[in-house]
Amino acid sequence: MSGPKALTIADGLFRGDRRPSQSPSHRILYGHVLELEAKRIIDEVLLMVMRAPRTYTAEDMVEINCHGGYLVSRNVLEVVLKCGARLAEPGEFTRRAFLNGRIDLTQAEAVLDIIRSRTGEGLRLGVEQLEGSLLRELEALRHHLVQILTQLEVAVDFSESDIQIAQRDMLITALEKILCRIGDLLQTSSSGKLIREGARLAIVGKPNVGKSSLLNALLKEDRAIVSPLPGTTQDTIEEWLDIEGLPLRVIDTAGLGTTANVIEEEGKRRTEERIYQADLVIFMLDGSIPMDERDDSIAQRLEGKKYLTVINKIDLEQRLESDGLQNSKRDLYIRISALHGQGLEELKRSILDAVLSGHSVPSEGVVVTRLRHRDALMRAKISLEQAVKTLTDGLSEEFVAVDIRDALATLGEITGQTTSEDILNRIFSEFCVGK
Ligand SMILES: Nc1nc2c(ncn2[C@@H]2O[C@H](COP(=O)(O)OP(=O)(O)OP(=O)(O)O)[C@@H](O)[C@H]2O)c(=O)[nH]1
Ligand SMILES: [Mg+2]
Repeated sequence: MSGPKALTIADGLFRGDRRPSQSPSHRILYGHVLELEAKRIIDEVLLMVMRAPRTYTAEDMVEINCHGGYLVSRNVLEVVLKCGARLAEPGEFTRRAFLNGRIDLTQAEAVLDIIRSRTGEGLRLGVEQLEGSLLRELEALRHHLVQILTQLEVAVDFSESDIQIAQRDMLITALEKILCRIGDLLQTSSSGKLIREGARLAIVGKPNVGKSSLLNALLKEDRAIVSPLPGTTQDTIEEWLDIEGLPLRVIDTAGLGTTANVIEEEGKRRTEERIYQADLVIFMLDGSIPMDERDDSIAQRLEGKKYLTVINKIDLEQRLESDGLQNSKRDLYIRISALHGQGLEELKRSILDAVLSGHSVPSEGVVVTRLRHRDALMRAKISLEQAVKTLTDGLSEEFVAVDIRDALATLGEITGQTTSEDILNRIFSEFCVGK
């Protein structure tokens, strides 16, 4: 519970050695939660009293630790609601922390990133952002911009006509330094988004080539059913995998290329959809049999898509090369045995290279992980570039000041100083209830 009535409400439902409203802050009380009218004991609990402002929301807070079962938690919650509390909206606790000024918007978003992170790398970035890494970076930028703005205003006030050329040059240099830093931040954003959201990898191929076997081998568990019968997988199966900090959603699909019943048709439709959505596709061939027109037609479907060709079953006698593949292209194929684990490390490296190609993943420093942040930084950059251009062209300083103020407001959107209600609603609606 959070809010000015939290302690009084706790008084009404808790019996222990002390009344919550009379307890010092940051204490744990032992006692029972009671049903109001019947005075029936609902559960034996520990109740935590935390007074404003040193709490998650910066308001008075009470936390009740009851026994962990579903029904008992429900009963305790019911009593709490009966005593005058209401259910929190999604993200309301974090939203209150933000509105009460305890954290900024980047830190509120970091809470969500921490809860949702699937890899150590994603978690690290979330924790750093919660500690204020991005906030400090943006504050520094804003600070410099305010300084430039002041210099500009002083220059305009004191000179009779235009400001001196020397001053102009100084302002341009200062702005360019800030632009450079924004550029650096933007550079990190493509890999930042990947680390936070991960990439989608679809495994496709004709029936029986070993797609499900590869999924299982990558996950190191028997997730998908594997059988010698073609058409074993009829629906898509999706699981998360962590490859060196990159969260990868691996999607096993129904084999393409058989004409048959309605369920298979639907399976194929879903496979098509997954190919479309994937960031990277593994096109799997069976090395123990010659290529046929089904392989060709899948290859055609993958045109324009980023994909790796993988030859599976290299532990068996190979019949593929002489028929289908040109020798000159052989280097481009990755040869594995999903059954025995050969070639899997090389495959993982190739997957990582392919997904990250063009992205640099910084091992330290601030990383921009959200599209929202990236978008605002881009707009700030445009405003500042305009300011530099106006100064270079020798136009009036007032225009420059307008551009710098725009940039300041845009940076303020990231931290929440100048964020609209709509955007706040959208951000906090992503949270689950109670966080
Ligand atoms: N020898 C050998 N057999 C393999 C290998 N990989 C898979 N298999 C076998 O090939 C058969 C088909 O494997 P699955 O993983 O079910 O193939 P799939 O591509 O998922 O097939 P569908 O779901 O029907 O499209 C099974 O009997 C596997 O044990 C391998 O590397 N070597
Ligand atoms: Mg399968």
